[in-house]
Amino acid sequence: MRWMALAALAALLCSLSCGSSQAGGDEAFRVEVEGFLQRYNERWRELANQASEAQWLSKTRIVEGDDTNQQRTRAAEEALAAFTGSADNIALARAYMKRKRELPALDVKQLEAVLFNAGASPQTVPELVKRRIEVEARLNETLDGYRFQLQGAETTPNELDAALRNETDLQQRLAVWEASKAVGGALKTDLILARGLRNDVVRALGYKDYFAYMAGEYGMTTAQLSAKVDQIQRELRPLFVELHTWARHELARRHGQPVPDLIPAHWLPNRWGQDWSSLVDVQGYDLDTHLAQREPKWVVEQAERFYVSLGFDALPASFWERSSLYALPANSPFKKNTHASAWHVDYDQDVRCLMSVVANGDWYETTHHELGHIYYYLSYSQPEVPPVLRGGANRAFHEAVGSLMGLAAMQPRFLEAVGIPLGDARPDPMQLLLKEALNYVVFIPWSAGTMFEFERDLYAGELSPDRWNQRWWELTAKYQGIAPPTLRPETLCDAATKTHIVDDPAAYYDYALSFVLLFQLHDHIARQILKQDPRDTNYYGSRAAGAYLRGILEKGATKEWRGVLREATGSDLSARPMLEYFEPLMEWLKRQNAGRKPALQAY
Ligand code: X8Z
Ligand code: ZN
Repeated sequence: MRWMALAALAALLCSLSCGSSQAGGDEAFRVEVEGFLQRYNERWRELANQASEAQWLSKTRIVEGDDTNQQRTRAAEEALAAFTGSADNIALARAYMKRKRELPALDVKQLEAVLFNAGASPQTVPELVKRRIEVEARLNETLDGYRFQLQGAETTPNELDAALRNETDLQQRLAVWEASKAVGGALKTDLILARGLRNDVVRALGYKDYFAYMAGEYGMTTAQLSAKVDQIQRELRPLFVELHTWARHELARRHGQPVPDLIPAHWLPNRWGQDWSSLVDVQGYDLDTHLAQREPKWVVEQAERFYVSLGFDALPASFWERSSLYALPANSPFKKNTHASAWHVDYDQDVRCLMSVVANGDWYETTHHELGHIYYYLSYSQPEVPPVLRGGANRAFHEAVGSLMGLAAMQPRFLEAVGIPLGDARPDPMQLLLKEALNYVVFIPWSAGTMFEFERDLYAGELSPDRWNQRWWELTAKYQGIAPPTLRPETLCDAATKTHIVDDPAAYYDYALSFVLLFQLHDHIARQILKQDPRDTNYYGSRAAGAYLRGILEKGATKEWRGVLREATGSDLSARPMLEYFEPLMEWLKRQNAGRKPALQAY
């Protein structure tokens, strides 16, 4: 490989100095770039495939005290890094980019991806890259192998989540919440190292810091991204403040407590307060009870049926053979990561999910989300899309597709159509809208507020480790209106209890943007394609909705995302469809909250 790159470099230097002035020089240049890209794609796919296989084992078969996984994963990631960050690849891609006007858009897109890949692993600083990989592998192992303890017995995140949804005793809720936070302290030392190394590594190629590097993948500076995220957060703020007021009063009533200004974190039905939807039980909409009668496998198959009904192919047999879909039995000799993820292992047909599906509403939604990633992978895995561009139009697009399908698959008309009985009474639309807002709207101050600002402070602001918990809870109070129930010393690290802080750094705003985007797509599908009320749709079996989605998915990352969005929705990124969706709820909440004083600023 190395000799080929050197030969290409020599040819390039010649073409830069003399070639372009000669007839046919431009053609020679294009041929040369295509040759480089072809070789890059081939080798990159091979190495990325090996790294994914190694990571897959690291995430799905964790045996305490056995470091085989860690060694294998580190070796595979180092090999990938040595290639993506090689001085030759960087020099060539940069030189080619200087003449990008002479190249087809698809080549320019690929060269941008090559340079982005190089950013995390430049071999100008090989020792730093090696240490980053080592610390990250260790962090992952601590996180994935962690044994949660509740009152002296081992427990699982699924059990802790269920307790936070269902337990009514406040003391018990506090114990559960505390148990869910214990993992943070174990991660802090390595997270401090990882933060420093992530910053140092990307700085070698001229990025300001790791946050700026990740924002760069959207073609945005940190300032531009901050402005966008802030705008979304402000637009939804009045609605969130009403939801917050409603929830403070409702929870105080349920627990027989005075109404607090900030909601104690252990009152909420989610470890981070990012989704409050299970606060509302809608009569005639009992998804949990219905699903409890099904097998976990049915939940995955049902999600697949939905995609197939839109015209997508059935999942490949290898998906079912190779995925890790269900929670492990208590006596399992190994552990696995418990946060759902979808994998494009060979950047072609080898697609897998890592989940711990149990038959409940949360996993029903999450399964639709993960299959969105899988169908995205399958849709763009075709010869027209080079491997390095087998990604979403941007990262938020990748997150939006499955969340959109999850939203659609939870609406009553859909549920009835697919034979999930809802009970006798027709569910009250306002209660349903409230339940949805407690999911989608409540998520925004968390993702676009707390998580966004904390990660920006962490990387761009190099926040001092003796202030991490303090800052985390300042942001949680400011954006989410939530307070910790106990003192949070700096020996703990509550931010690190969120998987993404550890293993998907400086990217959580993808989800904030994806929620906004999914309402734009949903609005388009409901009004323009199905001619249905966006709040009451049934996509099931709509080939037209499927064709629309496939049109977006099969492009992968070959086209600029703003153009893809404009073409798909006629609009730029906008929270308007999301606001419109919840408009009737705003009036309803104002009536419920009449005479109540909000505890949060509306901005
Ligand atoms: O992490 C996820 C997916 C994996 S891509 C399950 N989500 C975010 C989270 O759990 O915090 C989906 C929405 C938000
Ligand atoms: Zn996802």
